[in-house]
Amino acid sequence: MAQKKTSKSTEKEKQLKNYTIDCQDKPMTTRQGLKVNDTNNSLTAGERGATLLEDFLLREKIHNFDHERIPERIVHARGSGAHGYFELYESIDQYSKAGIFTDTSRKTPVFVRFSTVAGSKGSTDLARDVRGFAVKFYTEEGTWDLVGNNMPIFFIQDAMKFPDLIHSVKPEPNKEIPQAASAHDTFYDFVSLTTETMHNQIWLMSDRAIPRSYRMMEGFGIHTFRLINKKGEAHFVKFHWKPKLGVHSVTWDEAVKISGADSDFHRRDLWDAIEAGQFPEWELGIQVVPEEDEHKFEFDLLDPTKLIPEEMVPVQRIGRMVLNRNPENFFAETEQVAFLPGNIVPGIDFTNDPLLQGRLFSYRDTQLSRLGSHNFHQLPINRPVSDVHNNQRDGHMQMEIPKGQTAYFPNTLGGGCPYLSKVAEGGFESYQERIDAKKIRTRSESFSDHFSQPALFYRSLADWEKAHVVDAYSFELGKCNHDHIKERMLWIISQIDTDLAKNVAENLGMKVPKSIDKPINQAIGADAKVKEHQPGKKKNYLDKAPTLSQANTIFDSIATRQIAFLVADGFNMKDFDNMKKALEKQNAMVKLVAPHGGTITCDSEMEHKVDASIMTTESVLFDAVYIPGGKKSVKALLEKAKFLKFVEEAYKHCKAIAVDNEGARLLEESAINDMENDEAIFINGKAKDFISAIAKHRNWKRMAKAEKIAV
Ligand code: HDE
Repeated sequence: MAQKKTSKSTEKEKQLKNYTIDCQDKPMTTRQGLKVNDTNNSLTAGERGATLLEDFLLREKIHNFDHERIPERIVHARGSGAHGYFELYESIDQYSKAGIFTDTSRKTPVFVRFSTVAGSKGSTDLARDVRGFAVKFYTEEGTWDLVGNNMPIFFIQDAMKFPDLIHSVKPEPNKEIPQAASAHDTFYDFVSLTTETMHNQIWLMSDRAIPRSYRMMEGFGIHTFRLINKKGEAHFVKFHWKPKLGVHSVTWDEAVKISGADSDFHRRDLWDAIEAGQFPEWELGIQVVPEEDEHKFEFDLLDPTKLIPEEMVPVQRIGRMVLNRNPENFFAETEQVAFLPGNIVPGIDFTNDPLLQGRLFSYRDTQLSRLGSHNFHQLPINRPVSDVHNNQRDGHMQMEIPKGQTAYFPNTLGGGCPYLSKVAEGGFESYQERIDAKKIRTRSESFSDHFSQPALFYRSLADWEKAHVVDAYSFELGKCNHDHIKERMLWIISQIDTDLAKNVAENLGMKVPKSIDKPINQAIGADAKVKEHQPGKKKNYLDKAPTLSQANTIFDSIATRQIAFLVADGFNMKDFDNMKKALEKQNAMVKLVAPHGGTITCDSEMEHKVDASIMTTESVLFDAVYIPGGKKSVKALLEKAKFLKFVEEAYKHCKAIAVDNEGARLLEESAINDMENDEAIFINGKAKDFISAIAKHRNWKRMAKAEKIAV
């Protein structure tokens, strides 16, 4: 491979550095640069007297504080970001003329923000929710934003329904409850009346909605976009991000407990991995469909509630993205970053997907209320690395000083500048799609199949994944108070899969209705045509799509996995050292959990730093547990009941557990029984077997037995 140019990658860093303030070894000043000699006391009339209006130091400090907050994002308020780069493996100039897709010598800087959707800025990371996966590419031809999610489809087909969807899932307006949760009446009232939501809805019930880490999620552009090559030819394209570490999730029981133990779990995980030099990585994949094949599928490519199964159109991996730098400042970068699906570059274009079309308006609009000025593109994180020259002027917070007498086009007084670029010189030209149609407010009949793909998804899951979907529906609907909503949902679920509906109904103590009083979409509105087209007949064009199941993801690495070593004074150094070395060789993170903080001493009289006292941590924050031998150490562990709970919980969540010598006593004393045939329990076993069990993420074969553990 040719030597990579690093110029543009460092250019964004350089640009950001120009705006970075470092207070190290600097005197404190006011905002006007005046040196300050007291920031602790107001100016008062006498020692115990009233504060003087004159006190500009107090006024400035409090004034700034009063205005520190900006409105949080209306959706995706809770998020975390990181810097990195994208590089292309091979030119795809047969499809696209974009520099980012043709020039393999480039290292394009990126900023990525991951998020949950429904919760507020301070809500828990582990909510059952879709995750946002927004990527800003600072390309040489201008900024391209690929603003996607971790699920390949969306809830609705038309932007017009977005406010309804979001109002139904957000906390109910009368009591502002529940926070960051879809398990409530208004959400299920809406989705049960809007069957197009069912595909994304069943993904939401799957493990995809409770990821182990942002680093272990796929990303999807969702909409069908267009790639345009030099000849002006178009191909349809769907974008995919494939994580190097595979797609892995936690269980719902863990998610609930992690929310209490560390509600910043995903944020911390991303930050810590980057700080440790374990840079998260994804491959960019494309599914390409020639224009002439547009109507070849049994679903509509413009319908964002449909995916193209990879078994029908394979994903070509064309490049990789690495996140290698944490932001310097959360507010300035992660909070102020503004993603716009409308930010595209020559070589990429839109389609008529009605959801995408609506997004092209919404994102620019929302930045005004969030960031306060249409000059938000001048904020350092939002600045392109390509030059910006135009006649757009003024407004709140103009940061630049445009020179010259003219701010219009055409002109002679400004020498005709800034001048226009021909297409051959990089000027943007929209794809010339032929349109010959009536203005009409309806939904295409080709969008009316609401059940085939949710059914394909469910059929493609492994048994343990299906069991999780049953549990998720049972939990979510169990939290609803209105029986008619639950009944409608059960009937709809039965259209996807009868067993699934039966199992959920049993948990709810209800029966799956044979039919429902009113046609499902009667409440949708007066438009007869809409009713006519929803929902269509279920089809079966593919029996299974194995790529949809997490059972078929990558299981080849334990890099960055958090392994708890339960230890107290007197632990067996030989056991400890063997296991620690073996795990760290594979880039796992070993953490010492002890009865107290500070240090502990092993049986070789060496001191070891404790990472967490048992009082400050929980089993759910780790991927696996190891307990070395040492009589004294194990006795001390057994004196604190929380260590037993720690091991029992790891077992309940199907994690790998290894013990050596006296360490086995923790298993013996625990509620765990029948461990002889468990593939992920190792008593005086080999480190390499423990490692391969951790790489498998979980031993789902244990699931039925694990359910019986009460912790
Ligand atoms: Fe968004 N969405 N969205 N969305 N979305 C926003 O923009 C909107 C949709 C997505 O980390 C908002 O800057 C409408 C699909 C992500 O900053 C807002 C519709 C997909 C993020 C908005 C959709 C997304 C947002 C809120 C239906 C996946 C977070 C703040 C037409 C392909 C970006 C903001 C970040 C954020 C509107 C549907 C993903 C209000 C109207 C489909 C990842 O503009």
